[in-house]
Amino acid sequence: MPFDPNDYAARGYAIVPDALSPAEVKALRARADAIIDAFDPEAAGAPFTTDESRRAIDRWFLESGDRIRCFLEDVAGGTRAVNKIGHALHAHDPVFAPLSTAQRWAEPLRAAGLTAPRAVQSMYIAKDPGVGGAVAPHQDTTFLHTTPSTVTGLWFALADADRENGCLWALPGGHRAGLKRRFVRAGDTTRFVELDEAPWPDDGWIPLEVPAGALVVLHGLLPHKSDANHSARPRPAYAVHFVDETAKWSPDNWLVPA
Ligand SMILES: O=C(O)CCC(=O)C(=O)O
Repeated sequence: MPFDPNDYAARGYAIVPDALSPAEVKALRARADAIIDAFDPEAAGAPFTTDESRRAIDRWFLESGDRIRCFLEDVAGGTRAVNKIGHALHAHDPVFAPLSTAQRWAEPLRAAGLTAPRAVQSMYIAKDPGVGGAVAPHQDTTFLHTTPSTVTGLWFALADADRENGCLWALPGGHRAGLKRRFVRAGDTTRFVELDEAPWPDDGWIPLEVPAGALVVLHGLLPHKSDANHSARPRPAYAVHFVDETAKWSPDNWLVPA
């Protein structure tokens, strides 16, 4: 599954069509649906009405680094629709885990510069029609920091992703501008540490419209985002984030890996 490493170094992303077969896409979607069907929204702090439910939501998130948990859409008025499943499908789920192994993706990860890849985080993003929210511009290294910076995302489209249903958007070459902010944790509290106060540019973003089964390899410093789903179609995706074993994991990362 080769791609041009020079192109990746210049743009900060690469697209690999047909990385997953239609049968694999179907199996991942069915498995995610089963996890969501079995989920009790009250366990995640819903409805979001009290300080106690807010605290429960924070705990639900902070404990999820080595577990499989559903997270709700943050929609005004409250909703029980699932936004995503995280953050250790790659470690614990019988369907997602075998597909997430570094062995299978060693080649694109090597082309992206990782020689000893280790999966540390995974997410199924539902982005359902009507409720699937936007993902604000960010760099994955903000949330998963190593020295040197090695975070690399493998993002799999589990349906055709286009502008209407909220495909990824990227700022080509933006990974060369450095890290803007870090999300750090001390015990049960988290905060952002700003490293570069300049706002994200308005221009230069390009939509990464890809068919179901495509893989988008994302450099950990590449700014990316997605819009809300304005279509009548879901836009499910599965993302696995890798770091290189040889890099130093930052102990103030929010995530305690599985
Ligand atoms: O799927 C999306 O809409 C955003 C995913 C993302 O930001 C990521 O995988 O890092």
